[in-house]
Amino acid sequence: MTEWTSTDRRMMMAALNLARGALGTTAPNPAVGCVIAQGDRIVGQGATQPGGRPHAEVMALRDAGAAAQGATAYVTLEPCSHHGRTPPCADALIEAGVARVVIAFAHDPDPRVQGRGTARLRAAGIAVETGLMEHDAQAIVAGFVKTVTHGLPWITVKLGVTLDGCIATKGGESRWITGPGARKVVQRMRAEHDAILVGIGTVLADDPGLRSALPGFEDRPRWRVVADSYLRTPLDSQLVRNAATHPLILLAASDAPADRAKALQGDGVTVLTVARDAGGTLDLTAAMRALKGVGLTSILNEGGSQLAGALLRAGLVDRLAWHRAPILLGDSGLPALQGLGIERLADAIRLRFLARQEYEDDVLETYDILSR
Ligand code: AOF
Ligand code: ZN
Repeated sequence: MTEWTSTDRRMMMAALNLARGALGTTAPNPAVGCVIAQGDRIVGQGATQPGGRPHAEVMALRDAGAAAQGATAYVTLEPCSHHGRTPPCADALIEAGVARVVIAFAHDPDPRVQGRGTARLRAAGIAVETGLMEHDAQAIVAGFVKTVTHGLPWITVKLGVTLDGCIATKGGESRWITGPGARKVVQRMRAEHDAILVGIGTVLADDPGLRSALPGFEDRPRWRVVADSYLRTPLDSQLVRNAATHPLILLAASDAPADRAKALQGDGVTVLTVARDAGGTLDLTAAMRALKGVGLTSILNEGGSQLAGALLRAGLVDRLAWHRAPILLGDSGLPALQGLGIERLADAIRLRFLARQEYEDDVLETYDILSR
């Protein structure tokens, strides 16, 4: 086990922050951060650029220039070893004369890399140490890892619920259940996922814009996705009107009206056609695979209750963000999750508690999904 110094920790923390800052912009590539240091002095830093290139190490080495000679590079993910559109980052680190490389998460699952980056560095006589703050680094690339290993994007379901688990009144009134503090957290979550996904019911009821209103993130292009089997998204909806700057994908069934598809496509909307499943609703597994196919690695679903329920039922959800306000609706409310199809307690979906925060009167809890 490596004994990490406080400088090592500080430098890797800085690299992780750089990676986090790039989250939601680098798909299909992972968000990576790199810091180059001479002792306890940072001489270069960089993160994966929008669209996934250049890679973090290249940016940091450019920033450091000649100061990279003899330095330590702190990287959140194993440096790549393949010749893509740019030469391998491992080679760039070797050529720059870096003496030591510290890697947080050293297991890039991309079949073109998978340990070869680390091996290349070691073969060149560079001291390579791995595993510093690995857990944090792994969390940042969770979407990338899932797409590479499962062919499906990472899915977080976020719901703003009453204490008794409703997301709206039966009449559809849902603004607002949680307070401004909790809603700000959602803005951040929107910025950190590649895409925001809602059901057509939400679009028709609320006409949401689904952008990130976080200061500094307003202009960050957000992919928005609507599960809209019959292509009912109105042409004058906010989503369609701002499709030029914030790309919009509609997941439609093959029997959706062709004239609607044509009109929407004319407005710059991408229509992905997906088969229906045995029950006659959109095959969500196929739909998520299609989203992976267009390069999305992480998706934030903000309801509605049918879509969130169907995603859970299909075993597609990785994480649940449950934002709970101290209000009650009882049986006048709309349950947060519909159609789970559970008859016996033994078949309940099981979760593992991850974290809890409090904002004003609201409690924000995060869970990992264990089974379905
Ligand atoms: C790095 N640093 O910042 C990132 C890496 O398609 P390419 O050629 O850009 O390569 C993409 C692969 O590179 C991706 O699948 C992953 O293995 C790695 N991502 N590697 O050294 C980075 N984003
Ligand atoms: Zn690279």
